[in-house]
This record gives sequence, structure tokens and C-alpha cells, in this order.
Amino acid sequence: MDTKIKPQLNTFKTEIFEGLSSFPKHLSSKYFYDKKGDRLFQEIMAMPDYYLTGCEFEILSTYTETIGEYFRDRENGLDLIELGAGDGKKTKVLLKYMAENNFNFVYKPIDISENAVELLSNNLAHEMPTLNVDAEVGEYFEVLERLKGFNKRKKVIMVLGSNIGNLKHPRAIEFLSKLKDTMLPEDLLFMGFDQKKNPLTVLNAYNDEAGITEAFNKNVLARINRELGGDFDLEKFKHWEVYDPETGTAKSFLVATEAMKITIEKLRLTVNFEQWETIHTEISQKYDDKIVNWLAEESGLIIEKSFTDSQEYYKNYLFR
Ligand code: AVI
Repeated sequence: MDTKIKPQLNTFKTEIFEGLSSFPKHLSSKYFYDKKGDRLFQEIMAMPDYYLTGCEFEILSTYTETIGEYFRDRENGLDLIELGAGDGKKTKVLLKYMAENNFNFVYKPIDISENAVELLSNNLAHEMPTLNVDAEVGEYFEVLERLKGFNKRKKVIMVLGSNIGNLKHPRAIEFLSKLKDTMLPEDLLFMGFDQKKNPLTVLNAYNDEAGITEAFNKNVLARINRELGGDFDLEKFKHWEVYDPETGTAKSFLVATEAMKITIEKLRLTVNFEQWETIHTEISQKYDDKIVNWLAEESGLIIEKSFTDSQEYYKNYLFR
């Protein structure tokens, strides 16, 4: 496996220091993902309440041929680049179609998690041995520059799972604009956007009773303990989710249930918490066509087509 870009330990340290020294406190959800976080996220994706995965799988399975044929270039083939590939379960539907229908292509999965990339590479080598795979570890924004190097033939960039929802709008526009800057006129961007819906359905997706989402959210504290010598008592924090149906923003928090003092050895940092003080950890933005149109316009992208599931919970958009 190719691991050219590794997330920097120093960035982790700096961002944790800054986030816990701010008021209100915040930590980035990108730090949920290590071996344990990846496993928890897999469990989340398998929960019925976390409808996103099933809906996107339904879309990819229903429209495999239509989507695949948009991707095809009969002359020179294509590079299929997937950002945030994870376990690739949904992508495999498309990969199988492409492999079975004489597409000439290289599949380039990129994920922030070294562990996820390794698992996916091994799994594909086993399940689809003839597939041409060139995997990479890296963060979205770090990797974007490198996409410009893929301009020798058509490229299709895929971002599934509504991963864009973990970025606030200005950052999402920055991300989409940078993607657009790497694209030539024949290139495509295929991206999943979870849609606004019954607020309770959204809330339940991030609030399971088994506590899997809670453990996922708290994994950032577990990582600080393990990797930076922190002494967070995870039991003293409560997972809290809110959803604002007006803006479509779901927000996750960790709430201190009592006043406490935390020390993080490797940061030489002491952090004081008052009772009920919060750490904001994640946003999961929900969209509608208006918002996606606006994001596209701001980023210089054009929506070519969109696909939705039978409940219209989720949409995949194809941009030029
Ligand atoms: C990866 N990302 C799109 C997920 C989401 O829905 O925001 C992460 C997640 N957080 C809690 N549950 C799942």
C-alpha cells in the first residue's frame, strides 16, 4: 500500500491545544477516527437508525448503470478517485459494474484513516483481484493539490457518505472550489448529500440508545488520553445531539456533568471544566436542492443530475 501522506501528529497536538483552550471549547470530528473510531463508525453505518448508508446503497444499486455510464470514457479510460473511501462497501457496487462492463479504469481510494485504507486495499485484492487499485492515506485538503496530477485522462472524483456534511458551509465551499480547480471540462464530481427530513429521524440517527454514537463522539477524548497523556474520565461526559431544522445542522457535543480539572501531559496543558460546560465536536449538515444549488454556484460547479432513494432521505449529485 502506498502511504505518501500521513496526517501530522503536530497538527493533532496544535488543534487539540487550541480547541480545549478556546471558549466555547471545541474539538474536530476528524479526530474520532483511529482503529477504534473506524470500528465504531462501521457499527454506526450498520445501525438501522443511521439511515444514510442504506439510502446511499439503495441509490447506487438502483442507478448503477446510469451512474456508471456517466463515468465511462471509451477512448482513454478514467481515474476514479474516492475521497473518504472508508470500507468501500457502497463503492463496490459501482466497481463491480465497471469491472464487468469493460471499463478501463484505476480506482484510487483516499482516506484519512491508515487503518481503513489498509483494510480496503486488502479486501479489494481478495474480492476483485483484477482491479487496478492505487490507495493513499491523506486528509481531503492535503490531497486536493495532488489531484491536479491526474489530468492525463478523464477523472471522476467521488465523495460518498455525506462526508461534506462535516464541514460548515464556508469550508464546504472552499472544499468544492478546490475540487473544481482540479477538474477539467470532461471530469465529474459525484457526491452524496444527506437531505433535510423529519427532525426526529435526523436526531435518532445521531442518538442511538446502545451508545455507539456516544462512544464514537467520546473517542476523541480516548485518543487524547492515549496519545497525548490526558486524564479525561469519559464517564463524566454526556453525549448530546441537537438538530436545527431551520438551518439543517445537526451538532454533537460532549457535556461535562461536573466541574473538573484535566491535565494533558504531552501538551503541558491543564483544562478546567465547569459543570455543564460543553465541547462541540461535530456538525452533520443536512441539505436540500436550494442549499446544494447555492454551494455549487459559489464553487463554480454545475449540477448535471441527481439521484435519490425511495424515501427521498438522501441524494447523490453529479457535478461538472
Ligand atoms: C462521516 N460523517 C458523514 C458521519 C456523519 O453522519 O456526520 C459521521 C458520524 N457522526 C456520528 N455518526 C456518524
